Formats: sequence, structure tokens, C-alpha cells
Amino acid sequence: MRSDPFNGLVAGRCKCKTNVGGSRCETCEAGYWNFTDDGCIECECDTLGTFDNQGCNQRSGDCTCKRFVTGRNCDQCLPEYWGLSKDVEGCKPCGCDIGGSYDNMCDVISGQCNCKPGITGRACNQTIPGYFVTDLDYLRYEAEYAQGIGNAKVVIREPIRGQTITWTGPGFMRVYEKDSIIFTVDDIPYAMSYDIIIRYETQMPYGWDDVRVVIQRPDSPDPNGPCSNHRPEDDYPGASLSSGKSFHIVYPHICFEKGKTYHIKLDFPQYQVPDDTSGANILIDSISLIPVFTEAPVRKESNPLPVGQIIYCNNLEHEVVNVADIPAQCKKYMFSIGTAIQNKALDCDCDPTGSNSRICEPYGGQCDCKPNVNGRRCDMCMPGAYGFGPQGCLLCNCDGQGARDNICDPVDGKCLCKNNIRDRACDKCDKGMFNFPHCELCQCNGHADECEDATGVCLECRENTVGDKCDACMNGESYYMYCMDVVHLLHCISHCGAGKCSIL
Ligand SMILES: [Ca+2]
Repeated sequence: MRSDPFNGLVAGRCKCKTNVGGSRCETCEAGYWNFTDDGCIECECDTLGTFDNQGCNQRSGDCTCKRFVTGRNCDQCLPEYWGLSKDVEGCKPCGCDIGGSYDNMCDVISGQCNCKPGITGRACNQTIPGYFVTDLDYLRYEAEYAQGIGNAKVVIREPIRGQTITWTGPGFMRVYEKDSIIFTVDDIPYAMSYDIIIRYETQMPYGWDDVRVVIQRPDSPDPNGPCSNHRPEDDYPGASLSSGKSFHIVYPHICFEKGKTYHIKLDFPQYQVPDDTSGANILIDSISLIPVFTEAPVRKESNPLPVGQIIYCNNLEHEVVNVADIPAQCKKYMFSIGTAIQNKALDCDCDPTGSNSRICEPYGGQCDCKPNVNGRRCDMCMPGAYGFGPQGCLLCNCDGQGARDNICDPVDGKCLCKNNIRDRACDKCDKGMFNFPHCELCQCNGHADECEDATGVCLECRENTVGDKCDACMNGESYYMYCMDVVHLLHCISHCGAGKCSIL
């Protein structure tokens, strides 16, 4: 006999009764059981949900569900699984992001998890455009914005194109011995322990030995809250800022509570003991409160990364790091921590004047800034630029010889000029002076206010005088001749040679 596909016949194979299979019609087809002379009867269980897609046991009719399938008929996924299919395990785990979702339950058909505000994706592991997840370095407080006490002074630093930026914000606070800086912290998103990171640049041959940190709390921690184990003596940690490094992790970590205002005071009593170190100073960039990952409120059902990798990722954020340089694995972990601590993704809130778009970097929230604009929200000119507006900012371009530095007034762009120098960019001598940048007084014999910068030739000589120094009389006439002119006598009289004038 030849095969006859039209009638379902295969050469060498018997034509079986309904729902009976096998080359010799000796067994039930998948999804059927109870082999008798009358054929087989249909299983009640779902073939997709049963082992080997067999439906039921062909002798007993019992359903044997795949690993992640449940229900009397093996037609449902287990809780926290979705998408009943022919897959070996029947259903797929929801795998909802442990920070981005409220729980690990998902829609049985679509697998959609329950996302927190601002978060999307089946597994709640992406931000909605226009929202961002806070990075581990989000609770950062710039020293240059903090309160300096004593001789502490703000130092603005302009980024140099093409060079790595190793600080954050506009610059630093320079502190000397016995100075202090007070940081105000009022935006703790979640009560837990944080590592205080001090970022700095040494200015001296050695590190700064003696730094004292004081945590000023508004009141005692809630005895029933996560900070109940807090010990008052922990609020006075010491620190020493080594040379050759740019950050220090204060030990021990400190518990902070949401909704409270703290002051973190750094005292700098002494640079080195026992040298005479007057004049010693150090640049403090910022402090950052980095969440202690073991206390982050992520769900514990699964761990996204091995602990060693988490520590590696955490360490990345101790230094100033470019978001583009963070490995994807770390971003995934940081996404979970950030969404867990904030309980949502935050609105980018990009400044409409300074930003190219309302959409920001999903991790860390950096908006897309117009030229020479910076700040996470693109809401200010970068150091070395001014005139924040719809076109971005203009570069200060302060004159390299006439200005003290390249930092100008953020509004009118006025550079800080050296003595005897003027104008926005400090590129001209003061009025009445010439020979920029070695400005000296014009020599105009009191008959002109200004002279040409390059030559010192006086401009607009008055009182009928002429000449490079306003030292001759008009019309080429001599002083003497002119002085004889009664009409002009009064104008030219000061230049008449002594004894030559016939003064009336
Ligand atoms: Ca800074």
C-alpha cells in the first residue's frame, strides 16, 4: 500500500480507531486515555500543562502537571508564573524586578507585573520615558553649596574639554585648619543605614589626618523603627583623608530616618600632627550618602547578583563615575535598589530652558543639556559660562592675561579683572590707560580722557589741542602763535611756553 495523505494513511501503518495511535494502533493518542476496543476517551487535563504534553496518564486518566503548572486539570500556572505553553516547565516565572514592582505576581496571560509609578516593562525593569531611577550616588551634597565656617572658601572649577571630570557640581570648598563645613540633609527617602562618603582633593604633600564628623539629629530615632539599634556614640565618627585617594568611607555607617532634617558637620581641626602646618588646606568636593545594600528594601525572593558583584557595583559609586561607564549588570542591580528606596521612579523634571528634551537618562536622571549648561536638570550654566537662556550659555572667555580666572558672573558674564583692567572679558585697560595688559596712564596733558591702546595716541583732544599727546595747537600753529590769538587764548593758554605768551 502506498501512503495516502488525503485519507490519513501511511504505508505500513494501520488505520486506527478514533483517538488511537501508534504504528499498530496499540495506544491512545496524546490527550486521551482508557484504551479499549471502543478506542480512547479524552483526558480532562490540559495537554499544555501536563508532563510531555501527554494530557493524562493513559491508564488512570490522572493529570501529572508540569513543574510550574497547577490546577486539577493542569490548566493554570502556579502563583508567580505565567504563559502556559508547550515549554518543558509549562509556565515561566514572573521574575518581577525586586525593586521596580510591588510584588512578584503577574498576569497569567501577558506576564505583566505590578509596576511602581514611573516604571514599565513586563517585569517592571524599565522607566517610562520622562522618568528616572535614582543612582546610588543620588543623595549627594556639594560642599560648595554647604555652609563653610571659619576661613572656608568656595572654589569654582571650570571643566576642561577632553579631560575627565573628577568632581561634581561647580567645584569645592577649600578648608583650612580649624574650619568646618555643615551639610543639611533633609531628603532621606527611606529609613535605613547609609555609608557617608567624603570626596576630596588633597592640596598638601600628605593626607589630612584629623577630620571629625558630627551627625546632628533633630531627635532620637524611633525606638520601633529601622534605626532603633542606633548608638549615640556612632554620631561622632572620625576620618582621615589619605593622599593618593579621592574619597573616604566614614566608619561606621549611619542610620537616617525619612522626613527628618539632619546636619552633618565636618570639622578639620588639624592637618598633620605635630608639624607646624599653618596654611594647610584641602578641597572638599561633596559628601554622599550611599545606601547600605543589605538594608535596602528589595524583595528577598531572589538575589539579582552575587554578593561579590554587588560590592563591586557599590564600590563603583564611591568615586565620581560616568553613568556610561557603569556595567549593565550593575545598572540592573542599582535599578532595583533605587526603585526600592524611592518606591517609584522620579520625574526627570528637566529644565525647559536649559534642556534639549524632557527625557532624561533613565539611570541617575541626567537631562540632555544645551551647550555649556549643566546640573542634573540642566538648570544652570557650567562654570566658565554665563547667560542661561534658550540657546544655552555663552562661554565666559575671560581674557587669559587680563582676568584672574575664567569664571564669570552667571548673569552678565562679567569676569574678575586684574588691576587697571576693565570690560566684561577683562580685555581692555581701564579708561585713561593703554598698553593692555600692562596698562599705564595715557599721556594727554589733561586734554583727552582716552588714548589708543596699542600706541598710546590720545583720542579726541579737547581745548583745540592736537598731537599724539594733545601737545600741539590746532592748525599746526605753534603754541606761541596760538596764544596770541585772543579768541582762543583761554583754550590754549596752558600750553604756552612760559614767558612767550602775551597773556592779557
Ligand atoms: Ca562639588
